[in-house]
Amino acid sequence: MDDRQPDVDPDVVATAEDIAAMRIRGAATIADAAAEALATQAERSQAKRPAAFQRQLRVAAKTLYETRPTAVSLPNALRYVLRGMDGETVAELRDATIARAEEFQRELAQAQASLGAVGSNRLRDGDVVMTHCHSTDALSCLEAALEDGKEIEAIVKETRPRKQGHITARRLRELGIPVTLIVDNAARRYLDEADHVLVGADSIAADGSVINKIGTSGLAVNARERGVPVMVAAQTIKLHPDTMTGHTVEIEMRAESEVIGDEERTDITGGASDDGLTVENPGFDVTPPRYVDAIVTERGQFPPESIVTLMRELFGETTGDPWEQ
Ligand code: RI2
Repeated sequence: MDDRQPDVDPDVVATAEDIAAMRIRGAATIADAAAEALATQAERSQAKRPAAFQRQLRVAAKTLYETRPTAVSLPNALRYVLRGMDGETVAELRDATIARAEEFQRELAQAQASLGAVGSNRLRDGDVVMTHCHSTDALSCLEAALEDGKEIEAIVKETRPRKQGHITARRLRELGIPVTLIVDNAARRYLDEADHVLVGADSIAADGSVINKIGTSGLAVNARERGVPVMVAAQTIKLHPDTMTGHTVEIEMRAESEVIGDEERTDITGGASDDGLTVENPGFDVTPPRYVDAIVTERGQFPPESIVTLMRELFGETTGDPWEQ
């Protein structure tokens, strides 16, 4: 390989494509896959010189970074692995990068388990939990509650347009949890039967706002009105360090085809080329901190307004984009 032309390994490209197409989805799972991809890049790199190796890793990280903009676990994972890329020789750099990626993946799994134990403490025997979308962090709380001997029931919102609620329903049934599946529009009616709303997060901003699957904010407002506490299960890798310096979180806009097919569009418009129909498909929304009762992390639970303290401790004031160097 020409050291001046950094090649991204085909499997890294495939991982990036899988993340973009949501074959790999969920903030924690995306982070895990990104770390794995950087390890693959390190392992297979043909670079002869350290600078070329480092350049390849940065290009691979950038390829992964550009797939989905909202879930901060992705850049947080890439930063973590790249920060561990230490060494004088290519062999040393390779070993350090692979070891760092493995460490990241281990800690990710451990954090999710620890978070689950904290979340379980908020749940009582016999509680009914309403879920939105599919979050492995939220699921971890329910798994821990079962392990603690509590009986839990779930009301699962299907979560249009991609119906990730079906994944949640499947996982909960595998755990033996009784599930009532509802359409999103039925959520307010069923909140009267729920003891908690439990959701995950793609990013948490410094002011405690929760960026999660579209529909979370409406659910949280309704839950507050009905007196149902809202619990957000989010490992600290979901904390968005750039928001400490005033940046906002970009909300991903996804394809129209997730909302409406060609035939349905023609039904509405009659098939005219300039048909005047716009379809908007934001993947996420922002729930203000006042509608959230607790953010449950592997470091304990936090009122959303105090999460910035944890962010400063974990990330410092600033971070940077090492893949742009
Ligand atoms: P975990 C998902 O986004 C959902 O919004 C979910 O709440 C969040 O990621 C966190 O998932 P998407 O990837 O990390 O389905 O808890 O768009 O698994």
